[in-house]
Amino acid sequence: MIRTILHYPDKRLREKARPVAAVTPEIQGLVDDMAETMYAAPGVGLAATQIGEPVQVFIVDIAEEGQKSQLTVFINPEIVAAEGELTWTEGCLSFPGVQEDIDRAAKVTVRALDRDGRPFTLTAEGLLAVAIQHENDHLRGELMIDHLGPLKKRLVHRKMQKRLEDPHP
Ligand code: GNR
Ligand code: NI
Repeated sequence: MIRTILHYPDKRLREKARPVAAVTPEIQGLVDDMAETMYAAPGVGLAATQIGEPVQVFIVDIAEEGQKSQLTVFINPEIVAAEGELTWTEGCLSFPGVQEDIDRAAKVTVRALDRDGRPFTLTAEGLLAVAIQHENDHLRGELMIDHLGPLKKRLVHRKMQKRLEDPHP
């Protein structure tokens, strides 16, 4: 089922996600809804927080259109190593129409459980590393604008506020 993606400044985007106690069929159903929602959007990642479910689950698929999909599911993720720096022009499904340059670690190692509850460790660079950090932020209630300076942050806040006042299609 496709779920509704919350848009900033919805307060639920600021909730801290709780760990998943066990990877139950209910959690797997949530993962499947998230995948359907992400592909429909479309986006390269989605955190459960963005659909109003404050649990530690996010998904990423950086395959381009026409390529074979490479969905990766992260449950109770933990970034255990980060190194280097890079700047990426990021978007967020919770900030429609917004694109900003954000500084991140260039390379991250993340430990998580997969959709079957099995632990895995993944080291990522480039867009995958960026997406993992972006989604991990969502689970902590942090958003891309929190990485901007005060002037840019205010500008984006105003743009989103205005969008709320005169709704777009
Ligand atoms: O679809 C998305 N694209 C994207 C591009 C650059 C850096 C991060 C992202 S994540 C975003 C989907 C989203 O909002 N995930 O939380
Ligand atoms: Ni996002």
